[in-house]
Amino acid sequence: MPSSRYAYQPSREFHVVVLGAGGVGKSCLTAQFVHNEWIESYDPTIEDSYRTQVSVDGRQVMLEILDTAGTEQFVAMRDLYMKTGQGFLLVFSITSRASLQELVTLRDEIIRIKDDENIPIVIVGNKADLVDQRQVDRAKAFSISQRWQAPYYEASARTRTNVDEVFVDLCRQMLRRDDAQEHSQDSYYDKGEDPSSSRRRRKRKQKQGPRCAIL
Ligand SMILES: Nc1nc2c(ncn2[C@@H]2O[C@H](COP(=O)(O)OP(=O)(O)OP(=O)(O)O)[C@@H](O)[C@H]2O)c(=O)[nH]1
Ligand SMILES: [Mg+2]
Repeated sequence: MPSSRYAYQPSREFHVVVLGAGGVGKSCLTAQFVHNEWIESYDPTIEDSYRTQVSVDGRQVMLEILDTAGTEQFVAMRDLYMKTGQGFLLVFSITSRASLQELVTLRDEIIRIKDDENIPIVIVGNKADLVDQRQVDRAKAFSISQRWQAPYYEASARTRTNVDEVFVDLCRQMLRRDDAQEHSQDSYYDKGEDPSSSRRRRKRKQKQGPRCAIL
């Protein structure tokens, strides 16, 4: 749960980017996570950022969350924030098949820009409260998540279902990755190796890490 009341210094700071088509609920999920508030009205985002502290498995983590624009006119900014992002929430709405389709392009772009297939990602099927309007089967979203080796959560910003969980899962992935990199850097120095020359090996190692799917 986010909190700015913790007395101790966070051990890590991560950049999280929230991506997805227009109107899927990126801002609402972020507002629920950071401020515990529900926003009924729709005000398309240009770009907003938030800093919040979160406790994950007893570790304090500072998150810089970038809530991005889903609408096409602002896509030029994507390259820049994809470069800075260390973890990505890919959000679609379970009421829109097209919004799931849009994630395919976004993920391709992230992987191209980061040049890394194992970048921390969580797939979020938002608006799960709108059961009567469902257009995307769980099975369909789940099969994509398996293909991408990224966890899938159904969430609702309205009912605050799985809101903390998606951010915390992403934090765990980023922490795990950070720990693994630190650990492998230590061993390169121990062996007198140049850490930058061993990036590829590190990527292979992370691929084997555990991934889960929660429906
Ligand atoms: N029923 C329901 N409505 C939601 C949910 N999340 C968001 N909405 C509504 O969907 C509309 C769009 O939500 P936003 O969070 O602004 O969408 P966005 O993805 O940030 O849109 P852009 O900023 O244009 O990219 C708003 O009217 C919200 O109230 C949800 O979980 N359930
Ligand atoms: Mg928005």
